[in-house]
Amino acid sequence: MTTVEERPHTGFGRTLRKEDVRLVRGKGNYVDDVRLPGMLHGALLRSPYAHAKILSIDTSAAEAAPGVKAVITGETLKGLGLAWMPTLSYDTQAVLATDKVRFQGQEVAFVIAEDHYAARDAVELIDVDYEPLPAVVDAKKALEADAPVIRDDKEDQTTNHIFDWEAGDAAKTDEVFANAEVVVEQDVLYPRVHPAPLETCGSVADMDPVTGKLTLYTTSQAPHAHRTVYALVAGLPEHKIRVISPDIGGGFGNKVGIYPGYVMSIVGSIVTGKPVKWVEDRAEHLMSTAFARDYHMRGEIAATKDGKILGLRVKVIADHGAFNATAQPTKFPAGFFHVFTGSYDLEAAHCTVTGVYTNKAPGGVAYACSFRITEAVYLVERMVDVLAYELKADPAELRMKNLLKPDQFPYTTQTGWEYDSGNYPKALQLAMDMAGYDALRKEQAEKRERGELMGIGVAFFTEAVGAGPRKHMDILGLGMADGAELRIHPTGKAVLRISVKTQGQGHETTFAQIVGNELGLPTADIEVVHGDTDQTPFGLGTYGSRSTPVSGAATALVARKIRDKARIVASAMLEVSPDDLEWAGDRWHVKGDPEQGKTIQEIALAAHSTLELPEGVEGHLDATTVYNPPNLTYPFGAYICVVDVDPGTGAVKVRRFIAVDDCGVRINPMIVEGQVHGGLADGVGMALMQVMAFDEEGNHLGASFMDYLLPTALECPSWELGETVTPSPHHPIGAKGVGESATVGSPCAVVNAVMDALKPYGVRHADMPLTPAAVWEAMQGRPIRT
Ligand code: PCD
Repeated sequence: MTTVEERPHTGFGRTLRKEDVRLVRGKGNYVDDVRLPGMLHGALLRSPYAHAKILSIDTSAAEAAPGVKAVITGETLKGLGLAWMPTLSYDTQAVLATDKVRFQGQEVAFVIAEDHYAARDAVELIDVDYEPLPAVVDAKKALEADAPVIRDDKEDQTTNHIFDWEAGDAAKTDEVFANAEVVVEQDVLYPRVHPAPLETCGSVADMDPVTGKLTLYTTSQAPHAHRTVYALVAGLPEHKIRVISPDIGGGFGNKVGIYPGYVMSIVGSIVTGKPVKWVEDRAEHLMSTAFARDYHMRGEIAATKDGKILGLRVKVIADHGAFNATAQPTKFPAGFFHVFTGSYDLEAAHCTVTGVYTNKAPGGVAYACSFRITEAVYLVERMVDVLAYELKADPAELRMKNLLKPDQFPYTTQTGWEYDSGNYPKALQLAMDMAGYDALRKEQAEKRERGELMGIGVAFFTEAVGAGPRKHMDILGLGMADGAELRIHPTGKAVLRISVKTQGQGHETTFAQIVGNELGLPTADIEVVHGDTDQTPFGLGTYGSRSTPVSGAATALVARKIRDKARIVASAMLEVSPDDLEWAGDRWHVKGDPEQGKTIQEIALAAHSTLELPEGVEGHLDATTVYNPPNLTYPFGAYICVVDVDPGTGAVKVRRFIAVDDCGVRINPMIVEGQVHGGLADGVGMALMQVMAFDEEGNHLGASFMDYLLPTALECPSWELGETVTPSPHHPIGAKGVGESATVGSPCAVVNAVMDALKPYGVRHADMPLTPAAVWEAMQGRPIRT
């Protein structure tokens, strides 16, 4: 591996993360670090039942408890018109329950006290009389005629059905299937998992009673979008709301939505006239904040006998929990699931998705994937392996045969996506070479002779990241475009203001690198300001790996505006025509005379000086832009996982993991590799150990890290990374997003490997998580169905 450079750094390449100087010394400033004078503390009472009527709530004992300033219930909110709030999917969600509770852990009352402990203690003193109702936690059962209706608060809602959605050409797909030599069907579950960032959610609301200005410190991946939602709900003008998203300890899609706790800290501050902090604990976080997946898929794949894949068909039942609070562009209630045709050249494809309510927490966020692409990739990559199983074909060869060819790009899929660029066979070949694929197969054959279970899993993925374009993509009507502002101070130091918000991805470094690359300024001289709506331009925020594709493009373009203006200033300085100047990476110089030139630093000083500028040219060196992406970017990758399965216990050991990623031009390869490492670990977690499980009464069975297992270094091998570089043709610097790639591509590689290991037992498919128990059951011919 190349070492990190220590000299002043300009432009792309490996360089240490600027923010780590702060973060690794414990000098980060997270929401829970915010302490304001006179600040009070809030705590939520949550429902012990998954489904129950609220008969009465007695708050008198809590109100009388020491240190308690106020107790707020749904009834109080009702009076203010705030008992319900809009979700990101045009549904409603209870802020505090009034009529019924609809999932275990739902917010019922809010106590405000002088300190956190007093608030927590008083929560215990609230007496709620519940009448338990039958709960429904199984998405399929929720659709049955006699299922209890969960959303009886909504007029016209007489079932648990939310929506039906489809994509692709049904008739053409039916025809392809009718004529196909081979058709294979498989039920595939992507279980409910949780993004589980290490920092839970929280906020500190500070409503200034004199100025009427609300300042909200909050764990938000999308501060500007949040501000607009608060403005609409509270009827406050946006300039009276300042949303500050300070350092964030991981987001992973979990911090895209707005939670009742945030709203309650605001209400609490309005009611008490004091700043109010609310920070949830781990159990609250796992029980009530946005989950991911819960997709029950029935896939079908059609092919010729010799393995040419012709078509894909899938029916999905999507469990959305008690309130439809999924986050995705409005047009797509199933997110980008219709990218399920994956990386293959098909004749036809069709999918239907039915959304349902259940007595579980709301959410359905894009946990490290661009709006349901993880589910889509998992489905297609499992189906290809299931086909390989039936055809007795090698899964790598089968993929190689069906992958899109480089000359097919830009490629429009059967469901209407235009993949921008790719060289898929090259990536798969590199992964196979790195893995030593043939040797691995030989080793496996030898081991099988001895009764040892070794598996080799292959997966190929295409992601679609960087939402908009705004014409097609919005959230709650807000188009997905992002602004950037760049100011060069007289001394040549720069301040870049962006709308996206890092949660650990390293934007303070990579965005400075983009500016440095365009202007030849040292990365250290460029400050990146983000996460504060009073200081940054409007934009939709960080999720769906959109920061680099959208804001990264905005940053490059705003820097180019500065460069163009600098050319005019340089021409005045050098007394030549701008046309006679040429850009040399860090300076404008006279064509053919590199000695006669001016750096951006020199030009910045001149732009602020007494130098006379041409007619109509303003002084200073500032620029702004708004970037509306013409298309998404389509990163891709080829992953190979090698596992050993203990035939005695069913325990899976991931022995090797080869990941070849192509995210176009890499701004900071070290950061990209870190992103890939994290996503691969996520994939191992989901494939082998994670599930948000519920019992029949809707009791949550994974509300701590003792039950909901996060992968650690012990479960992960030393990752073997490779790269190919296919630039995005429409992105100014050719970069594609990468933050979610590995989470999308890795679960299926691991599962495919375990299934491959279990082949001698005739196992074709078993659902995640492949715990030792699940693997053991599958080996006994009784795959666990959840
Ligand atoms: N890059 C580079 N190059 C390229 C690409 C990229 O360098 N080509 C880098 C950048 O700049 C940054 C990173 O890398 O820094 C990332 O990026 P992107 O892909 O663009 O992404 P973003 O937007 O920034 O971010 C987001 C993501 C997501 S989405 C998720 S989930 C996850 C990831 O990110 N999360 C997280 N990763 C991470 N990391 C951390 N540390 N933390 C967190 O939280 Mo979603 O939708 O929300 O579900």
